[in-house]
Amino acid sequence: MTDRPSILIARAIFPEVVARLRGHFEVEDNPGDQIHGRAELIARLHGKRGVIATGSERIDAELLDANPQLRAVCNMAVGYNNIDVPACTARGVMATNTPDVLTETTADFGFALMMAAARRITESERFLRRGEWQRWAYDMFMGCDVHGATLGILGMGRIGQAIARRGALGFGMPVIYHNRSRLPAETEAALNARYVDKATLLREADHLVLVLPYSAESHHAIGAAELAQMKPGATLTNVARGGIVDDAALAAALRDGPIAAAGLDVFEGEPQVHPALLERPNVVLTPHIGSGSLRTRRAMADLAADNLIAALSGARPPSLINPEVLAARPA
Ligand code: 8YV
Repeated sequence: MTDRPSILIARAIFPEVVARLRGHFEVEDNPGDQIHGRAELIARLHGKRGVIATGSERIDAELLDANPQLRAVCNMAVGYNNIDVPACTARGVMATNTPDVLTETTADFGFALMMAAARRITESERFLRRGEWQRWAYDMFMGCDVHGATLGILGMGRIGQAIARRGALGFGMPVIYHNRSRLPAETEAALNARYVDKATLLREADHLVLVLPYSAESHHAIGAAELAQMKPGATLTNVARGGIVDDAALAAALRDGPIAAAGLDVFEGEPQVHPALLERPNVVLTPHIGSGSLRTRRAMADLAADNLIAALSGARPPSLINPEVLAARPA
């Protein structure tokens, strides 16, 4: 018998991080990276005090009620739309995420995806690989410029600001943004950024990048009506969450205009991808790898582990989403 808390690591993560967690807890891990179905996840959580989760595991009231001993849910992701935070808070369960460590890596990727869409990089590579490149032509894969073009950002949090910085300082792009709250004037000045309403953002952006959290309010924030308002020849990039864009409407806009191209790292119902998107040549599609550099994924796993170790040892986790849980604890 042991009095060490038991935890579940829901998906495969770095063996070194699993080993570190074994120094603190009885660990059930998942080195084969099986996707646990809903019932299996609930069953595997029985007796566990904490879980390292990813965006794939839905943590809701039903799961928490089936596991009332659970005290900490630690996402290896900055986004936490997979966690019902109010349900956690109501049950005294700490919820944590992994902000900051992935900001620059995800911004690199968002910028790369935007550039790939604008300059038709994957589309032209497929052409070359098919052996169709016979001669140079003046109008072959003409794209749109990134430098000097207007960069639009919907959702100006940490990652949005990091993308804006790349555009403003590296590519001479005027930046316009829309966000729930406006940035301080000095931050706007440093990012060459102007706050605009959503309609202006859609109308004026040459390259629109989505970096807002997913919620009921942001569901289909970009649908047919919004796409119709975009600038002819613009690009749309989504490195935030599937469901923010109406993928069927986007596929139609990629076929009929007004936009020229898109870059998508996230999809509604991923890993399924809307078949109409797969048919469009003018969309760069990547499998949710925005934070996927070795160093950053390791930092995310370490931070998730730090959060869980702190949570179950009575310390404050470094990135606690619901600090109200601590205030509600008996003294
Ligand atoms: C994660 C992400 O890799 O951090 C996020 O919100 O979308 C990615 O960085 C993914 O969610 C798996 O947890």
